Amino acid sequence: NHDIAIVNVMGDFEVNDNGCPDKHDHHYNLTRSCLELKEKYHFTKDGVHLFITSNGELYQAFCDMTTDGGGWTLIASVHENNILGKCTTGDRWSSQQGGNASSPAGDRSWSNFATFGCTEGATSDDLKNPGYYDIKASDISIWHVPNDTPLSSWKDAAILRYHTKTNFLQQYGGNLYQLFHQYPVEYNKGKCPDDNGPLSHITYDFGSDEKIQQLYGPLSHNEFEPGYVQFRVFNNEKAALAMCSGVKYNGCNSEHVCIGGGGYFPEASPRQCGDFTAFDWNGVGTHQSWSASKEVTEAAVLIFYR
Ligand code: 3S6
Ligand code: CA
Ligand code: CA
Repeated sequence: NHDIAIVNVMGDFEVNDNGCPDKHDHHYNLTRSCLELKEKYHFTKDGVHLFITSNGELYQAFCDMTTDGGGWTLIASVHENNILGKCTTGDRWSSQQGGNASSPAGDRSWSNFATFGCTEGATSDDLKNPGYYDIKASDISIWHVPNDTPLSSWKDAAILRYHTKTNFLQQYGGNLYQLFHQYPVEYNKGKCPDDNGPLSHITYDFGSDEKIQQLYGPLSHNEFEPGYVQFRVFNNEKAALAMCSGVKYNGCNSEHVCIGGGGYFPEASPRQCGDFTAFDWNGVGTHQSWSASKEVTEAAVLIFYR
């Protein structure tokens, strides 16, 4: 099992030589991110900590303090609770209102201040904490973790882990909230591939280009290049998708690979609407034709900033 540090919410501790928080009569000032916690207080163990936003809102978040030197804050997870539910309850990163051209941006979670879920539940439901919009970051890290994995096992159980090291977020306002204001996740706001959004090269922490091919359907292999993460892409029918995890999407059937999205997917509407979009196009978890593997369909996508 991965070694996890537990810290009480009063922040009443100091860090010992092993990077473990010790109970002590010292106090520390709350920080805005895991990176700040690492740099100011020299935390070196993964664990859940208390943070404060610039407006004074308190929230807890998981810190990955070990990958590539640590300092990664978990700010969101995209979880598919029912791949057969088409923009129904639980599709918070697309639409819970049904697929409909009259709500082209769906629930707007990528670009608003709504928060939901909780840290320990990140593999059992969607998560979005205030760090999503409050933290100013340079890079992202992504873990695909099997649904319902307990927090202490996330890192070991992940089927894919990677991070960017290009500082790409700095160019787009320092977080995804800002990025998606520049590149709205909204149906009919652009077309494929000319209006597809920013991308970054990735470095694998667990996984490979070959692993990416195993996760997504064989027909989609002709349409993407592994080794990247890309944001706000359109498909053939001008539906908007938020994030393509592990790939640069060159083709226009991105609905079988990319996740999150607006509130309307015209092709066979509402069959492509949902947090994991049309991963099930040729059956659930079949890895046939356009369908993604069972492995990736049943894993939550955890998003970290640093
Ligand atoms: C290589 C097969 C393409 O098949 C088409 O793509 C087919 O007509 C559609 O059902 C399908 C979808 O658009 C895939 O996204
Ligand atoms: Ca969901
Ligand atoms: Ca299509």
